[in-house]
Amino acid sequence: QIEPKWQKIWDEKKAFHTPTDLNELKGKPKYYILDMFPYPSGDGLHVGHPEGYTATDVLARMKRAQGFQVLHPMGWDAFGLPAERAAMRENIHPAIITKRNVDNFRRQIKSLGFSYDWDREISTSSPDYYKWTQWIFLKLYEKGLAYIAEVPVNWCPALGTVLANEEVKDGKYVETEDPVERKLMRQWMLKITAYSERLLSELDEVDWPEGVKEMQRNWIGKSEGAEIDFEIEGTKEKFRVFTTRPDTLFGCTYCVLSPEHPLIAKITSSNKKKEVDAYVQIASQKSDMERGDLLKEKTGVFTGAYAIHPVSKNRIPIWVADYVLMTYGTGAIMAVPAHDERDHEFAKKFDIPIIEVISGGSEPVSQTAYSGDGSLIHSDFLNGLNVNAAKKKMIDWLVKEGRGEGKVQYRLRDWLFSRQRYWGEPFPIIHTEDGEIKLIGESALPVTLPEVQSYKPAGTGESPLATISDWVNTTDPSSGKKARRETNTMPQWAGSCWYYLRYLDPKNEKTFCDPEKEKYWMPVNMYIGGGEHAVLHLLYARFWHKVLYDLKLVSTPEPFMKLVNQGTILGEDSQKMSKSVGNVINPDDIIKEYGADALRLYEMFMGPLTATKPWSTNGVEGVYRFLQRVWRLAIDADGKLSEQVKDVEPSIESLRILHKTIKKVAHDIESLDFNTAISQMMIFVNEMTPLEIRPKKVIEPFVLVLAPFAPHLAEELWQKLGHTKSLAYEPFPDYDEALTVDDEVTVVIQVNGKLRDKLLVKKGLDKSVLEKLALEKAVQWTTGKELVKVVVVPDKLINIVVK
Ligand code: ANZ
Repeated sequence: QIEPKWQKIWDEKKAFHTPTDLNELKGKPKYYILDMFPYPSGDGLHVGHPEGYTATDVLARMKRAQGFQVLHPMGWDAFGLPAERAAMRENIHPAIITKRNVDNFRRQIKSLGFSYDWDREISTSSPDYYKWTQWIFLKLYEKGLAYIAEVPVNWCPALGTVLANEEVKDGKYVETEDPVERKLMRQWMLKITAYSERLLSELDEVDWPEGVKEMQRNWIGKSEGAEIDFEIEGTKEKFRVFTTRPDTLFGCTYCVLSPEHPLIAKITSSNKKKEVDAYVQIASQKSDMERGDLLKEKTGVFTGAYAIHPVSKNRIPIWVADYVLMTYGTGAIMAVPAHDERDHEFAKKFDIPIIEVISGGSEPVSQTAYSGDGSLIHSDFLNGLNVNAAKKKMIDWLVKEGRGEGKVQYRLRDWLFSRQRYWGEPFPIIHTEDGEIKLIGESALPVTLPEVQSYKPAGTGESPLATISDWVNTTDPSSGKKARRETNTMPQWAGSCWYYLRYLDPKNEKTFCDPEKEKYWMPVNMYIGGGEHAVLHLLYARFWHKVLYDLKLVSTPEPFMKLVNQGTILGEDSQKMSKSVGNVINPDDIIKEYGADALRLYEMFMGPLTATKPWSTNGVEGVYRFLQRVWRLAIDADGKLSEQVKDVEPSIESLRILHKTIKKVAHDIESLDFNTAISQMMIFVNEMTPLEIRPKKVIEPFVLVLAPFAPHLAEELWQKLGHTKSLAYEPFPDYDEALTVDDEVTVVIQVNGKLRDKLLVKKGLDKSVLEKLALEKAVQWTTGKELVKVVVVPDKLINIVVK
């Protein structure tokens, strides 16, 4: 009864509305608390959602009560394949399915009493939102960061679309496990690689979990080394290799070209041609993933051609092998079997010489490759140097001789940005009949999705949009020429790349976000969400943000100052929750039985926010009983304010427990240690319950402290305590430091430095009194001995020295 009542009041009064007028905002410090907005799936909310959302809500409510201007919005990441698939299954438009799902999500989220500013709700699939996603794409294009390229793509025949590298694992689409093949196709690309270095180095500026930063660093994959030219014997041709170990050049005993390398056809000797062609053909069927697998047995063929070692001028056989990828470095390597594991395996298999050039390995290089540091040997002018010095000297030599240079290489690839799907943002692009690419100007945005009957991909690799000729065929307004619209759509990541900016100014029709509002609110102070977004969303959003920063459209180089990943909630059986196992907990059921406050409190009490932890229905019962005890502190059996709650001066003991509780809860909310904050509130209730008289001056501040966690119950208590206004903007209670320190202390008793006993005494007790008490207590260790002296450190210890 209480919960729907307060939810209705908050809604009607717009209790959590954040001012939109800058002048109104400016008087207060700001705090921007962001949730990773959900994809509104047909399954509805799962218990993992309220975990993060409650955490942010507790923090938001406290910050608001502490006088901050808080921004706490919610919206929907609403484009995406599942809605399109459901549309095909149910024969209903994806927009309708999405609306249905959003309505359900909104209902569920509202039933948890979160203090979102619903006036700022956004949805990435609504035209007034994606208008600005398209607009940002125009900016990317104008900046030269969007281009079309014929690229090897991850083509998923079952879905009829290409996927990003990030969406493919072990040759399968991560969501559905449908197999993925490699295919060359014309695609839109975003040049995220232009930002590799900044995406890497500026990670140092943000307060994020180290694990997430490390995953981004690995994804970006910076390698420092050199590029070296190798001439080919008997021709004018040469090729370049990328190596992180230029110091090992004298240990190079063969080179490898990737099967896609353009030189292969030119240099392969005629007697090897058949064999090489066959090998190249087989390699083209394999994914990079498969080819890069370290455990896989190495394969390759000799081309019959030789390179010339840049220093020694030795003949170096050139092989083709699929463990060298065309998509990394230069697509060619110098192989050093003595010091590289893969090359070692290859050399052993094909009987290629192994030359040791770094001493220091514990096993001979004929047995295993040694990749550690050591002293250079068999290496001409590098002999005697250590690895780092040799790298430097080799690079100097390469530069001086014009045979190469130092080079930094990143593993990060450009972002494949088009999808052959219907339910995504159309590109603001047309292709004229003579093949020109033209932008659709800002004034003509948004380019809206046409209504269609069939969402099936055209099957040719084109999007369903390609089959709607009314929509596809258009004219170029600037030249009057016939043109075709771009029929690809953007990937689901596009909308989530900038949603946190739209919340700042969601209704603005003139610009994506007013610069003054952006300056006031950004960066996000606290971003909480699942760890599954460690790379994709967080890397893409950082990339767009940096582009906007360079365009002076945002004022900070990083969007999210602090990031926290909530832990996974497992089923009661400690297994991952899944429909097939049948261990899924539905938040609706818990709310029905125990109420939203109990669910909120339970999810915060389960354990540390970031820990993985199993669900426990007993645990929910436990916090539910706690909330009942809170209620009974102040309310009697017929729902009236209890006679025991009185307007009297509280005892010093009551004030102590109250102030300790305020202090601990405030600190713990700030550091997101919600479980220990709740424990402290439980201690408070245990101490208050036996008291005959419960002073109002203690109960009221406690209600305010509880409110961020259990806002419905707190509001009801607040009202019953005689207040007519919501407690949402009541100041968070202050505490008196002096009242939070304990009055009693434990003092240890030592005899000859050995711990023997303890005393619980009043703080600040006189030295002589302590000495007397200690001597009495320690009598069994001192009788029959001569007392030498007694050392007393007040409030800490008494050491009795005897002989
Ligand atoms: C010679 C060498 C000697 C290497 C040695 C390593 C150890 P990361 O750290 O990942 O950047 N490599 C270069 N391009 C490649 C490609 N397209 N496909 C497969 N392997 C490639 O690795 C860089 C190293 O991986 C390079 O340094 C090269 O092998 C290999 F003792 O060159 B190295």
